[in-house]
Amino acid sequence: MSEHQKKTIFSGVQPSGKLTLGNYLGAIRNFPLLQEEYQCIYCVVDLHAITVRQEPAALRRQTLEVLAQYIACGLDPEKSILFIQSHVPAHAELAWILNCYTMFGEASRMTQFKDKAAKHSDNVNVGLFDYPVLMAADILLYQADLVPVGVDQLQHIELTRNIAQRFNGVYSDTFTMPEPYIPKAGAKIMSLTDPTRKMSKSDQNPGGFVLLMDKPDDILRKFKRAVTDSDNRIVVRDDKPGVSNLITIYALATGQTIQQVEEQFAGKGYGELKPAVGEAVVELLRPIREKTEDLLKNKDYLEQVYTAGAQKASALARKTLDKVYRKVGFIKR
Ligand code: ATP
Ligand code: LTN
Repeated sequence: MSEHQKKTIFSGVQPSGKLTLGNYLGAIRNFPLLQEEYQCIYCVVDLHAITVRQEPAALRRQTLEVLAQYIACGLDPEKSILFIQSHVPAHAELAWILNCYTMFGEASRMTQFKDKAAKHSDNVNVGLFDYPVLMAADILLYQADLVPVGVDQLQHIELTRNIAQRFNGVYSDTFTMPEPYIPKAGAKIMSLTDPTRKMSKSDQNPGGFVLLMDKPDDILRKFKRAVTDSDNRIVVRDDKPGVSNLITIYALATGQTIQQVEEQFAGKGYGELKPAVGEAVVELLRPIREKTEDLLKNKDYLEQVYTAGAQKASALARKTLDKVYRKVGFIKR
């Protein structure tokens, strides 16, 4: 199939910290799967990351690390477009336009904004509020058909669709209507210390998350201390969030179904389950960590990848932006 006929996939990950097992199982793991059939565009969204204070040197390091991890997780820069959001100014330009087609009321309903505003009450900046509109710009700029994300991003994709529909309604078809691509298992990996909350890289307690770059001993220790419950049965059930989370992680790490895992551990206790999950995750992450470490030693190669990526992304983005500028009535430069 030629590049023109292929459908487009777009997704992004924030370089706001080190990537977790949640980021991997909910999103990044799916990125390479569709690399052959789709035109895939994956971005490191640094403009999004500064909605929360970042230390500049750490942000630079984390941005390169996310790019390296994209490649380590199976993305091939020859097949997919990999780039850094701030290198393509069209994202910020389209975001401004879309701001004027987003209602204050609908943006106010975003639960991620409410959560983050509560978490960072000393810095509730306008960028944090506007974050979903920038995300809509990311997606619509490339006329993406499909957006692989974890379930926490579903509300933002629905907002993106509403903005696209409103704009298309006023100016005739301009944007492709994107669909979310959310995995059946792994769409919301929970914290190991509080399984009622999502595993998040910005958690205060590092025992709650597993990082892709964690050393095997740390991974094993975190799983041994994972919160479960007192009933000792190894089954997925709503009232057993900790055990359900461990079973889900084990199933994904070993390529089994939930049912197969429940059968494997029938009659066994948490004392067997926890180290088994830890070991499976160590083996799942080992090649990713090693490949990332290698790639980070080769900054020239990473620079080549993001430079070429930004060039290709800019050309695609420009087409949409020109069309939008024309439709809203801006004079051609
Ligand atoms: P932060 O904690 O800084 O808000 P985050 O990890 O929630 O960051 P991103 O890094 O932007 O946010 O997330 C990248 C992708 O990982 C998104 O598609 C998101 O839905 C997915 N994701 C994040 N956390 C999880 C999780 N616990 N389970 C499944 N998917 C997740
Ligand atoms: N908001 C997303 C990251 C993100 C994104 C995107 C995901 C920014 N722009 C475009 C998909 C498509 C998050 O995971 N926190």
